[in-house]
Amino acid sequence: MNSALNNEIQKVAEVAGYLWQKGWAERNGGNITVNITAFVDDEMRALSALSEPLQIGTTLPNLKGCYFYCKGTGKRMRDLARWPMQNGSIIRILDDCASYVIIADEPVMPTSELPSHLSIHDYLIASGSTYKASLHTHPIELVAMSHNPAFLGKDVLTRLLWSMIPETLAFAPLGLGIVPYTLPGSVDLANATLEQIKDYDVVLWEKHGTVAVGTDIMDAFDQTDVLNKAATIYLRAKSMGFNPEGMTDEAMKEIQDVFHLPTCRK
Ligand code: 2HA
Ligand code: ZN
Repeated sequence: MNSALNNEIQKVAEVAGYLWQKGWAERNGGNITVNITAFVDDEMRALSALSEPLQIGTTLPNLKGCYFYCKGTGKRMRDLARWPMQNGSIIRILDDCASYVIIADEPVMPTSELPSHLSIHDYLIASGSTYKASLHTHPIELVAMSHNPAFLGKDVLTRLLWSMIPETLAFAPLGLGIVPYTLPGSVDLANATLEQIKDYDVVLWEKHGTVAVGTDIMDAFDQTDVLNKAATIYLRAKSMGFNPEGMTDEAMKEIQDVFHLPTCRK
């Protein structure tokens, strides 16, 4: 493996360790995919398939010939942190844009949330985005907050989280999209996530977890971490017995203006 690709995989391993340490990755919870097409060399392109063609479950026209590193289904983040190539695999999307083969290192089946992840990558490519990584994880405080229907209205949680600490607004300026509860691993979940990821860098799946996109896996992790930090501050204040006041609308507007924060991606 060339050093540029190895560097991307090492970032995945580092993030997998953080997910485990934070308690966001019980058992096989969460998954990671990275579009590594730009890092694939001729040697890797020449690798023969380790699997039969496998169906994605949907057709994604922009992924023809793309390569992805994917966490393996049923694999643990804490193991991936130490052995990324035994707990994940590299796949090549076939010319029909509806199937793929595993090419390295071992025939580890990719993540159960592959339809969601690949639909997102397809959209990112189509929209000319520089984003290459997608992260699904189970951040405790954000998932806890998603059990209150009052938080699930459009941008309700976004505004509450932004108001907890200035950094949240600065580093998660697009806020948090919401997807109502949908069966894990389903194409319906993939479609609902895709609609939200057009407007938000991080999406909260009700009573389940988050999906984040970023330029690399570290970026996707940071976005999730910043939002979950705000959720933790909210819950700590509540557990001390009071409702946190939150920054005022004027204070938040000032930050948006002074730091020229983006209101949409690109
Ligand atoms: O990969 O978290 O949603 C395990 C999951 C599925
Ligand atoms: Zn999950």
